[in-house]
Amino acid sequence: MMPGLCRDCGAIPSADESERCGACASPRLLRHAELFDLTVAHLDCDAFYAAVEKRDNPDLVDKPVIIGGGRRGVVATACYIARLYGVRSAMPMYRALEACPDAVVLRPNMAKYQAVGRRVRALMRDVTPRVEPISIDEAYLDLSEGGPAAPRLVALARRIEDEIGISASIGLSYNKFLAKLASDMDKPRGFSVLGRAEARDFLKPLPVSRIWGVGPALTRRLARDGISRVGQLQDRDADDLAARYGTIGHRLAHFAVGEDAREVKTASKRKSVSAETTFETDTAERSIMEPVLRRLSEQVGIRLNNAGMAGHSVVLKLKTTDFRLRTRTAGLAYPTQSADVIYRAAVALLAREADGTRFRLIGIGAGRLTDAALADPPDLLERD
Ligand code: TTP
Ligand code: CA
Repeated sequence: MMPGLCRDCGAIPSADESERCGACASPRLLRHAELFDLTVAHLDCDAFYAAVEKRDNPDLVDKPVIIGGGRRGVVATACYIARLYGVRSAMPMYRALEACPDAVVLRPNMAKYQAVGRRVRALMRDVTPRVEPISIDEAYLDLSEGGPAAPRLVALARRIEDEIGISASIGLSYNKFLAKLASDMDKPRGFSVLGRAEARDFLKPLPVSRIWGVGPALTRRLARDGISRVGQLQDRDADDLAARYGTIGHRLAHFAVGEDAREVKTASKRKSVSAETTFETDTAERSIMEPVLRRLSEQVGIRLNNAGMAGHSVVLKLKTTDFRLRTRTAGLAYPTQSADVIYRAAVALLAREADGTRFRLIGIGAGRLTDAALADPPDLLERD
């Protein structure tokens, strides 16, 4: 009998092939031969910013809603109603409004979305500590321990709806690459399962750009070689592909047949989040290095945010003209995600190292990582 699960009440449907759940009559039944064997999931909230705004203003629920505008004048996201008119992320706002003149346009409220993102992560961590956040509304989960994954994920999706008031889509598979593809298959409120038995056939017709790490340049290069679909990579030898395309050739060969050995990396496995750059010409000038530190601090802040982590220390890295490495660490009073806090600590560290030595590389990192929930207590920030 095909294993199954009701997505609304979590009941296991009876053996007959009925279309509805015997317990709650919901039509949202999951059936898949490998349903109770798969352990890697990708969860992605639906139309995230727009969903939060609809939650907070019920008048918007049935309206097309676009979040964006501001200086850059582009769409950050659109709700699924606005998407019916062709509105998409990154579209210039004037074009979005041509396509959907009745849309309600709202400026993003990042602080609110960050807070909601943290709550979603907290619910995920109730299911398993093995959560790897990859952006404000997305994460991988490793559910290989603690019982079958599918029912726990069904319950998680329900809790996100009931307790937070937005929806998410889930992909369940046996590795990160396929779990992410799956979560995208049935949005919004999706739950898609990709098993070992169908991975190869599923991947065959996809454009090569769906392979993780294949960007526009490699896509063009593959196209020049007559390769546009994943299926065309499936019978190729990994070493041949590596000889032609470099190290990514191995990834092409393995991902094409659904093999992805990357593990779900939790915050505790990551040691630091950092950014660095090499100067065009070596320098000893603080006036040159400080603006670079500012930019790097912003990058570290964004990366911490995306990973749902905060740093309890700041590490300055300098490489001298003769390739000697200096690293200096400063502890912080509290864990932070703030680019400003990181920058101030970095500048203080730099002041002590700027002794006339010329440097070729500068980097900044956040160390002693903790969960973002502990970051930047608001009373401390206000006092600053
Ligand atoms: P996404 O997960 O890419 O998109 P989404 O959640 O709005 O919609 P869905 O996943 O259902 O397709 O991005 C998450 C949030 O990040 C999104 O709500 C707004 C923001 N974002 C931008 O600001 N600019 C962008 O170009 C994209 C793609 C997203
Ligand atoms: Ca999303």
